[in-house]
Amino acid sequence: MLQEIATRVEEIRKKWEEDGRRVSSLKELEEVRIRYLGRKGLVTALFAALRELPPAERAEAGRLLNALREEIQGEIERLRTELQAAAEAERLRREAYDFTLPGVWRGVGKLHPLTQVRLEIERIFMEMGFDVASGPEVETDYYNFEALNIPEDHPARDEWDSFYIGEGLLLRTHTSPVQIRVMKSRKPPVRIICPGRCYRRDTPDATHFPVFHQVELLWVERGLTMAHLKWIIEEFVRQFFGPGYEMRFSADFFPFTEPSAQVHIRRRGGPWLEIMGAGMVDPAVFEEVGYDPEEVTGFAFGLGIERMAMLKYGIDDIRLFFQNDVRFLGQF
Ligand code: 2NM
Repeated sequence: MLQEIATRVEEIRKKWEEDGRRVSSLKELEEVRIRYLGRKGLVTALFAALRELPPAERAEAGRLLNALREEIQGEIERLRTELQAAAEAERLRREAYDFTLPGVWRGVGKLHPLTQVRLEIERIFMEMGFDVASGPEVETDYYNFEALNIPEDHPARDEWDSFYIGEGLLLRTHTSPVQIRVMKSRKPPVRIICPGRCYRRDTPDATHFPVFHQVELLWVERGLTMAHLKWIIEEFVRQFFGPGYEMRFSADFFPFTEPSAQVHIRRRGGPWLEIMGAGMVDPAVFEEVGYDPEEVTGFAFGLGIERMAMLKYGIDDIRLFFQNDVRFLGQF
């Protein structure tokens, strides 16, 4: 019986030497381990057979079996270490990265020129103490026209051909309705600018587009005069366009201001450029929002952000702002 065991041990050892040599991956190693040392493995099965040996032979057979098991176990550990090192080396080779290769150029984003100009205008007026106010782009007929002293049948309505979108609603044609909303909700003094998107039913050409952007300014307080308005605009022109401009006010008409003016600037020897409309807020507007026109005066102006950007950067077609061509947008 001991002889049988000894023969079997030798057989298994020979077989193991072949199987162990063929192992080429951790997965195969685990399969082989299970085949020899697992619960139903070849070596394990022999240990079970020990019980059938006469007690005198058990010790010797046990020694043979233990030696075999330890030999296989040791060999498996060695192979495992070897295969793990090989797998790790392969991983490092695969993940190796050449940091000297040139990077992939992703491009650097920029703010849209209209956003840049808006932020610049906001900065100038915030430094003068104005707050930035905003309101809805979908407005009621009341806020867009009625409260601004532009009644239903007024010929001035023709100037603001609007997009009507149902019962009394339209896309705002200027940001003045924001100023009405602010005046109705606060007591004087009011110092605000209202930047925002506006809509007019214009056929696009070099200077018109159905979507455009405005900044309107409003200052209401006791004792304000047109002189204050002129200083504010002069200071704005100096900061936005630079020094060396002269400024001209000429008479104009808006239903919501009296008197009203258009404002031009020019460099010495250059052409007059219209930059905005302005005026002293009409008493009818103050009555409408609940301010006493005997107590406060105020002034307002409105400018187009596109127009400011076109003058500042020498852009000759408003449509360029809305075509989203990065060759254009990237220049500012
Ligand atoms: C302009 C020109 C002149 C203006 C007036 C008001 C308000 F609400 F106070 F009456 N908001 N905006 C105004 C005045 C706007 O845009 C060319």
